[in-house]
Amino acid sequence: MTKRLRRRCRWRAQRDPKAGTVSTSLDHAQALLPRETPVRLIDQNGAAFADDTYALPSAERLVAAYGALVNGRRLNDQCSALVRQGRMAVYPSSHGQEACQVAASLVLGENDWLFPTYRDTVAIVNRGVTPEEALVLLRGDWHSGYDPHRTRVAPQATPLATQLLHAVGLAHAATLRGEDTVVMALCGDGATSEGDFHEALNFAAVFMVPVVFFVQNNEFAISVPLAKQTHAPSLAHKAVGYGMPGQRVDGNDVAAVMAVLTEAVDRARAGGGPSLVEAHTYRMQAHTNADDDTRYRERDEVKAWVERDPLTRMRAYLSTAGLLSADDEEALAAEAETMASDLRDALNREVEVDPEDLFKYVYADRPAHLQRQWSQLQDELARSDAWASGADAETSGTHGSAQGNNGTKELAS
Ligand SMILES: Cc1ncc(C[n+]2csc(CCOP(=O)(O)OP(=O)(O)O)c2C)c(N)n1
Ligand SMILES: [Mg+2]
Repeated sequence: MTKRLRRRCRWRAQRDPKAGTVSTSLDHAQALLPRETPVRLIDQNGAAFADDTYALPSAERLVAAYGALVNGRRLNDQCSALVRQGRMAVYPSSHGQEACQVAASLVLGENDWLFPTYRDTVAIVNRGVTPEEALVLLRGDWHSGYDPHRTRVAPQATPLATQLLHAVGLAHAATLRGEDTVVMALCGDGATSEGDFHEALNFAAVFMVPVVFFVQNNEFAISVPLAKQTHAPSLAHKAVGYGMPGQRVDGNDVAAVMAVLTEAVDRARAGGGPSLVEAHTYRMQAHTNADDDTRYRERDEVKAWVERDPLTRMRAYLSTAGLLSADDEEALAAEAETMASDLRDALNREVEVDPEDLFKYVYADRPAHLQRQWSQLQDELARSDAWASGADAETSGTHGSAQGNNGTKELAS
């Protein structure tokens, strides 16, 4: 048994109710509760203040975080522009949430895993996935454009909260293998209403799985505001119901998010089990380009959050502390500009996708219903080719969609 597993077993023994332990006492329950106000280390004017529990991350880490914020903001804005130019199908922007994105990846070690959602492109790029690979999903070409094992980033999940169960499974398996892996599982406020959220947290707590559940509460699930999502005092309060610690943090203060997540990661790595961290932030833009947010929220509300922007806050702090010069700023902006320009070039290149890829890599032997769908698609492609070349569309379908065929792709290629 490894040292870490031994530590973990000891911890579990301490929690055993039959052994008359802390887990059933009121003190223990109190200790799991989050603070009444979210943890904050740097205010919106860039002034730092001391906290009894959480120390300000080192200057080196804060400078690195600021560089990642600048890059992340540029990436968000470039992606939104690429959608308007028709080069991408959809982009759920994390503009305004970059502090959460950056902190979630910066606190992880090389052997740790990140389980992201569709909104977490900045986090996965900060972990080492290239922007071009990351955007394959949102361009609509493939379900994932990167090898999850290379950077230890799971594919971005669109079905809400499903990735939380996968995250717990991976972390549990890593523990059983004696590996020193912590998993950061991301989700939004809306996803906390899913059954999968409950199941993931319950399993993780019972089996002391090394997972950090990180909820980016951006106040909305598409058009549904938080008040219609939950009646809990906060999302972090839900943690006590599962028997894990919960904490709330100012999600636009990258220093505080890093400090709180680091504590949770360290606890998980030391065998202390899972935690739930809720970051209070705000979705500055519409849900995606397919959404019109003027229909459900006031402009003044959005404007109020501009003053809490995670970038201006960090810039103010670092400049005042003498850690960021005008030259540094210029260099960071130039670097981000190069990333954006490379991304534009990459997304402006036409890609050849094989429509049959939709049906490959799911089953070794394709079942009849999928075979039928592939035949229907072949007919449709044939009709559209014929239409494009002026031929009679009615006579071009050859595969008889109801019967199916042997699945060769002579018409689609
Ligand atoms: C299981 C499931 N139900 C519904 C949807 C449709 N849907 C997509 S995004 C979304 C809102 C999610 O809100 P939240 O979890 O707060 O994340 P955010 O988009 O704010 O980052 C919904 C309902 C879905 N993707 N998956
Ligand atoms: Mg949300």
